[in-house]
Formats: sequence, structure tokens, C-alpha cells
Amino acid sequence: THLLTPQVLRTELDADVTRYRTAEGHKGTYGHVLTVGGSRTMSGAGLLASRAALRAGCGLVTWALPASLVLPLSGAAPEIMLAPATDEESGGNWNEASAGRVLELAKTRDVLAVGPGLGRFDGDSRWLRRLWEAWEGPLVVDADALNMLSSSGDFSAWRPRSAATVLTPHPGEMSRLLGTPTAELQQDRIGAATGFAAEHGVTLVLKGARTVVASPDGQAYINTTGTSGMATGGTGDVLTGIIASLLAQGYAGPSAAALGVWLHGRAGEWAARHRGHPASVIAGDVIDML
Ligand code: NPW
Ligand code: AMP
Ligand code: MG
Repeated sequence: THLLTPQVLRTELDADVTRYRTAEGHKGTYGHVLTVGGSRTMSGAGLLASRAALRAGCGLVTWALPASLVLPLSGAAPEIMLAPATDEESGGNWNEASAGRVLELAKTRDVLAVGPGLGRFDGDSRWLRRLWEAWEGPLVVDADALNMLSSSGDFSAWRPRSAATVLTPHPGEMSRLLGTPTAELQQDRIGAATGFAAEHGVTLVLKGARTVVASPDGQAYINTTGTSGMATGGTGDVLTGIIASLLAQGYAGPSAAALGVWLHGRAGEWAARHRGHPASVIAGDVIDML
């Protein structure tokens, strides 16, 4: 177990943000993220993840969202492309059939980030399983998509992924993944994270004060950045976008997760300083400080 410091990021993880961006680069050089999330009452989560991805340096972001939201959201962030991922039959809302459309969109993107503000719908565990098994590139699984994993019942039977797979549960979501009460798993956060990461061959980010990043090969890193100001709605959605963005820029799963967690915490600290008090930090401030 290591403390996550810039030194460890550079030496152990080969994750140094200053290496990227060359004079000759263009938007295609830095990768294209597809964020999959948002629903009628939680469109903000998808928007925060998408904006954070762009701010963290990838070249392009497309946000796959319910068709019914495309018009209302069209002016929200001009830098982000919107892709309706649902059809008329669903009333423009997420349904099991939308997995095919998401996979079609993913063909021309580099990274998939699934979950922020997605909500739950009939057949959602099968929907997620299709993405998990058919998408061959890097994948970030957060929020409601984690709850779909938890309620699938047979997650262990899902085909193991060979590309980078990063799961970003907060303690409540981790509790559902493990079937262990939150208070109990919080007593051994490193054990919970490393156990799950090794068993399922994923990078597991167990969020909360001093976030733990566990890699599939058994390493664990404890973050040293962050502030209580980050205990506010939407900061987790921001982290999802950052990690997806770093994956799109070519970092390996554990490096993208560790660097993402560190940068997210540092941006939160700067936001608290900028506002003058942690209580006044909101998730959008964290994006602005990246
Ligand atoms: P408790 O209360 O302690 O038992 P949920 P969610 C626990 C979207 N959002 N330490 C805690 O449990 C998301 O993207 C949309 C200990 C807490 O009550 C999702 O799609 C926003 N426990 C959806 O909402 C902004 C901790 O988990 C429970 C903990 C639902 O996600 C907000 C809450 O977890 C939000 O991001 C910690 N550090 N952290 C938008 N603007 O659109 C969490 N818990 O029930 O999974 O709900 O995280 O709000
Ligand atoms: P979520 O619950 O998904 O919105 O994620 C919350 C984000 O804020 C995670 O990245 C947490 O690590 C971070 N966070 C929440 N509370 C704290 C805290 N007290 N100190 C540092 N980071 C926190
Ligand atoms: Mg969250």
C-alpha cells in the first residue's frame, strides 16, 4: 500500500500529466470519450461528467443521453456533442433496447463512462451486461451502473474484460456491491477495495475521505488530496469524467484512476480556497479548478 503522491504517480504508475499535449497534437490525438448517463431528473450528473472529461484534457466528448433530453440540454455546454441513445417507443427514456444504440456510438469513440444520473429501468442489468461484454475498449462504471452490477445477481458470470475497467463506488455503492453493511466495510477500506479488484480483475476506486485505488494486480494507493468541501452532490460524477478522459489520453486503468483521484482532490482543495470555505464548494467549481 502506497500513499498517492506526485512522486508515486510518476515513478510507480508512470502517470505524469505534464507529459501530454504536444505542439503538433490535434483534438483527435487526445481521445474521444462517450459518457452514458443522465435522465429526466438527473441530467446534471451526465453534464458534469461530460464537462469534467473535456476539462481533464481529452479531445472530444459525446454524451449519450435519453432522446427526450437532447432539446432541453442543447444549450447547456456547447463544447459537448449530444447523441440521442433512445427511441420513440421508449418515450425517449432509457430502456433495455438502447444498449445497441450505445454500442453503435461507441464504435467511433475510445472510452465509455457509464452511470452518472442514469437512473434505473426494466432490464437494466442485462443492458449493462451487454455493454460490459460487447464493448472492447476502456470502461468506467459509476453510480446507477454500479447498482445494476449489484442487482444482477450473477456478476461473477459476466465475461471478464481485457481492456481497462474502472469501478468508482462511494461507500454506499460498495456496500451494495459486496452485500456488506457500509459501516463494516469502512472499517477495512483497503481490504474491501483490494479484495474486489483482485477477485474481479478491475481497478476499484473506493471513494470518500482518503479514497483508495486498488489495481487488479493487488496494489493499493491511498489518496492524499481532497477536502470536506467535496461532500456535495455531483463531485463523484466529475471524477468519473476525469478518469474517462485520462483513459482516452492513453493512461492504463490504475494510472488513470490514481491520477484522476489525485487531480480531483487537488481541484477540490483549490475550489475551497477560491470560495473561502469548504462549505461553499459545488461540483462545478471542481471542474473549473482542473
Ligand atoms: P448512508 O446515508 O450513510 O446510509 P446513493 P447517490 C452512502 C446521481 N446524482 N461515507 C450514504 O449512505 C448519481 O449520479 C445526480 C459513507 C448515502 O446516503 C446517481 O445516478 C446529481 N457513506 C444517483 O444520483 C447530483 C456514504 O451512500 C448514500 C458516503 C444516485 O446516487 C447527485 C447515497 O448513495 C448525484 O451524483 C461516504 N463517503 N458516500 C445531479 N445533479 O444530477 C455515500 N454514502 O443512494 O447511491 O445515491 O450517490 O446520490
Ligand atoms: P459521489 O458520492 O459519487 O458524488 O462522490 C463524492 C466524491 O467526493 C468522491 O470523489 C469522494 O471521494 C469525495 N468526497 C466526499 N466526501 C469527502 C471528504 N470528506 N473528503 C474528501 N473527499 C470527499
Ligand atoms: Mg456518485
